[in-house]
Amino acid sequence: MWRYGWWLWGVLGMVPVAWPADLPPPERLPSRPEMPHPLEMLNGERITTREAWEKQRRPELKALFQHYMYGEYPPRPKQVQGRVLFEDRQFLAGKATLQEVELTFGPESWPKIYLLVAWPNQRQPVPCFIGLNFGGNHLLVAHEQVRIPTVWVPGGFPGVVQNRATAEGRGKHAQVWPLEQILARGYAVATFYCGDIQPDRPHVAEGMRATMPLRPTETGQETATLMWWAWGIHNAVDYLLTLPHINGKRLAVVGHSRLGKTALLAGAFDERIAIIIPHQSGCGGAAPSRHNNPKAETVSRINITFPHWFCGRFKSFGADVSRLPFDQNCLVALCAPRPVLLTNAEEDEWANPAGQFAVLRAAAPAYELYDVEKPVVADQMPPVNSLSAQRLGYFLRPGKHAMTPADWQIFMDYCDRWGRP
Ligand code: GTR
Repeated sequence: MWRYGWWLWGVLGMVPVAWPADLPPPERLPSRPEMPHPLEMLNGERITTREAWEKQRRPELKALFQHYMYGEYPPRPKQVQGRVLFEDRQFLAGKATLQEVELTFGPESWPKIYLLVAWPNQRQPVPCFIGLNFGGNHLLVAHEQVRIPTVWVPGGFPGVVQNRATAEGRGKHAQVWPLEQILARGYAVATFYCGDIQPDRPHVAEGMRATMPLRPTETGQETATLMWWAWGIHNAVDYLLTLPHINGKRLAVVGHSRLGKTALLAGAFDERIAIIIPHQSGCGGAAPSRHNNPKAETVSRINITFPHWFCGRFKSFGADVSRLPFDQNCLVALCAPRPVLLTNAEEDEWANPAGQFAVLRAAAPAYELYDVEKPVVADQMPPVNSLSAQRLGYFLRPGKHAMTPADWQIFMDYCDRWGRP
């Protein structure tokens, strides 16, 4: 799709023809010790209008993130079809409805998404949280009709035996997506296991990776796992938009850690998503690639531990992040003017909470192109336990790396502020 985009630009004469093949290899990009300015084009020109942002810089940034970091955004499916596997209208003593829906979006042999959807029975249409979960829908709710994943799952989660999920795990991670609490506040929830799209391990031809011809990871812009996951969320959005009880204008994407990286990427690449909440997303998410925090994860480290999350070209930046033609402030900027909330925990230095606040500040110029209320973002990192509810919002709590019911209260406070008509 984006190859086509480059061609179009050339035809329309908006920017010089720039085939991806023309983009310099990482070692030929200039070294820039500071985070690149979101409004400065690759050729050094600074754009100043919303129109130039939307027609030139935003598409350029999307192309750069694909080329150098997350790999190619796959073509959109022609159609996403939902088949309801079960429906319980008496969920939570009749207060809500719980469904699981099988989503198909390609040939029979392709993976399917098993989307768990829950919504309050009283008021409709309702705003909805959408996001991935780490180990299967069955971990989130002890409901015997919820399907147990049959694909590979990570070891270490409750009930997992030799990387296969079992019924033992039912409801054992209910605190991670606390459905009752979310539904009680008038929000719907839609979530699926990330491994439905692409199990979280490298070098295995499975999930969506198995549907594409293999390309060499050293040089290629093959779609990396985070991009596949983001694309999967977009497929789920396609489906949610067909549901009368969901308010399609009020979708908030949320995710924790690697799934928070995915939430930010999904929000940046899909304007149908109204609010973006990457929770403790860290390196490759809302944390800067350029940083001097000795306790925070680095690009070099993440590429070694999780080679499949990013495309092959990203590996070249491990030794010198200053050559990246963007930093994560530009990914946040792609969400403009939609509200983005970064949430973190004090002891989670690995995710670089202070660096994330700097990223938020450095994304602000894109937001300021829109007529949005000032300030777009706080001047200083807010103290612990104090929600900075600006359009570029921030929250730091005490404690460790986890997604808890208390975190969800903050997500919903923020969405109450921004997510309702
Ligand atoms: C860590 C990884 C982080 C973060 C985290 C998680 O091991 O270094 O980038 O993604 O995993 O997803 O829990």
